[in-house]
Amino acid sequence: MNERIEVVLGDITKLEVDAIVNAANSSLLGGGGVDGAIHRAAGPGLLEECRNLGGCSTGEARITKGYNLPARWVIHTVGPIWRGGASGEDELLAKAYRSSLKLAEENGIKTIAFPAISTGAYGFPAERASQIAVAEIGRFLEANGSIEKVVLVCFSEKAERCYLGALEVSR
Ligand code: AR6
Repeated sequence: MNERIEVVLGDITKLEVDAIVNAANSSLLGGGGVDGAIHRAAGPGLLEECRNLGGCSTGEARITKGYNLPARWVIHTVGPIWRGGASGEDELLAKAYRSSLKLAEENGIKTIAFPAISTGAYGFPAERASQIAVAEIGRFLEANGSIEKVVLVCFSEKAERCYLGALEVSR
């Protein structure tokens, strides 16, 4: 199952995959970080489509087209804001990965790239988040054959080390 998980250092907006995942906020109306980068690269059509979605709760996901992105689809999910770890953050982060993968499967998506959801502005500790991401994606891939490749996109070498460590432990 780990053979279907790939770790890549770089900018998610450049990836040629069927879908990229956006670490959005519950308004789905854009923001900073990876959300800002995705909206800038996709162009104004993305925001227009997002306005009609009516937002998204933490742990859930919505799908839109990718507009000017190389990816055909954008899956928008909302990770939890870190509040110290005792407010259900782990389960909400796992749910954000699960909801995104379920939506991908329902839409016939074969290749999908994730940023490190919640580990920027939302303050989720990177190492803990990478373990949750790897466990949740691994569990999903074991039960579902339709998704061929999941790319974990790292924006820093520290994030890359976290993912490689988490993958090593899960082997
Ligand atoms: N490609 C890949 N990863 C990136 C990119 C990129 N172009 N840009 C940033 N990252 P964040 P969050 C990494 O803050 O913590 C937004 O304002 C970044 O280094 O984007 O879920 C939303 O609107 C970090 O590892 O998302 C929300 O309000 C990871 O992406 C809020 O931030 C996630 O960082 C969501 O916060």
